[in-house]
Amino acid sequence: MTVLSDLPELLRSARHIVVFTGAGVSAESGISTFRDDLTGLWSRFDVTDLATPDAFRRDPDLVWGWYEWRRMNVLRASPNAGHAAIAAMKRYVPKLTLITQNVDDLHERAGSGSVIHLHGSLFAPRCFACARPAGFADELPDEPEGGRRMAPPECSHCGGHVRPGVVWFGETLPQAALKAAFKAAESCQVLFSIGTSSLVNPAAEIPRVAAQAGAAVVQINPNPTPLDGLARFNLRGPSAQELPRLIENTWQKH
Ligand code: BV8
Ligand code: ZN
Repeated sequence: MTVLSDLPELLRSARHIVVFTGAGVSAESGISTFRDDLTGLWSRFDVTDLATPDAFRRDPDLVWGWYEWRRMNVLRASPNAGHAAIAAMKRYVPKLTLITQNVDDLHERAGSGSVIHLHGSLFAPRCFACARPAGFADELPDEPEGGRRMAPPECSHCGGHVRPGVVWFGETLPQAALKAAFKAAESCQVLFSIGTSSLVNPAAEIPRVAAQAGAAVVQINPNPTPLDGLARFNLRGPSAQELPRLIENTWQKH
């Protein structure tokens, strides 16, 4: 049985660390996690119904309004101590690969560079018809609670609907990002899985690939997840508290 006190030495001796994050890492920035994102206007939907191409085809204003409300929340949020600790870790480790399922830009705003976004970004809208990159309308929803329906902008090239630059359920992930993520998972000594319910595939396979390749999986999550049995270390707490403490115990007290 691995004891928690073994973790700092393992981290100091690692040549390559992968950090794999989900919505939980942004929770302490006030961004609601994926499964509790449906407040107000969207409370009668299941996420997997709303985050799909069909939902957008059926009711573009409802879906675009939801994403603009989420984007507005991200713009108003700040990175938290967990994002900052991940950015700081890069200084202590020979190689660190950051992979996120999140569509916010809080890792980048905390100073992390070359973030692998497996599920796209709220900040890269594109035309649903011709896929050309597109811009946002200037007005943002100003309702703090739940947002409202908003007509998506029209593509200046073909007049099609502009859609969010995220990967919806039933859509394939960006192949280059997925390949880079699996390659990193296969070659690291430690993989952190932080703030994810580990329910969505193929992203949820990444910690398993790392464990199969011999890496130690360190999970940081206040709640149980399907990864519990696989993780060599389970830090049962919020990442904005657990990560700074771990960095201090591992690299700053020495
Ligand atoms: C694909 C972007 C090939 C959009 C997301 C049936 C039909 C069709 C498909 C499927 C099917 N069955 C299965 C599938 C595959 C499907 C899937 O896995 N479905 C699940 C629901 C079973 N996957 C796909 O469709 C993928 N594409 O497979 O293509 C294909 C093609 C056609 C047909 C079949 C297959 C695409 C998946 C990508 C979807 N897009 N996001 C948007 O943001 O709107 S997924 C979204 O949910 C997130 O990006 C994330 O990846 C995922 C899970 O969310 P989490 O990040 O884990 O967040 P969650 O809220 O769940 O959990 C938060 C965690 O944080 C909790 O554990 C909590 O305890 C913890 N926490 C809370 N506070 C804190 C904390 N942790 C630390 N600190 C805290 N303070
Ligand atoms: Zn177009």
